[in-house]
Amino acid sequence: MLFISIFLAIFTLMACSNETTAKSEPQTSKQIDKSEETIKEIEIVAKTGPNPEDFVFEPAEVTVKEGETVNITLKSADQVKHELWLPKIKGARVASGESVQFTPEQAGEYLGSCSELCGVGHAIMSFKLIVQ
Ligand SMILES: [Cu+2]
Repeated sequence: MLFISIFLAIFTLMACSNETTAKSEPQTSKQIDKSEETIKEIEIVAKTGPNPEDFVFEPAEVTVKEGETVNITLKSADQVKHELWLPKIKGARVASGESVQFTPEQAGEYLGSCSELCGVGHAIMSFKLIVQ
């Protein structure tokens, strides 16, 4: 009888410990979600056309917070290759079809431009990142 009681006690403890393990798993995935929340995802589309003024980044202005990690994905609307470059922010350079991640450390307004010769309106393709 004592043997059966000990067996039942061990069995109950094992069942409880399994339950604890199962409960701790969702917390792990929550932590992963939380780290992804701190990255601001920004999608910018580069557009061209027959006239110089058709060459634009959309949106042409984006506001982010100081110290916030930013992930910029640059897309091309028409297969023309572009590259968005913010020379005053370290690492802030991305070609169309790619993404770049960086963290602006100082508030201010940062001008960007296209650094890939893309056509008649290339020189006027401008972008502004506002860091608050
Ligand atoms: Cu260009």
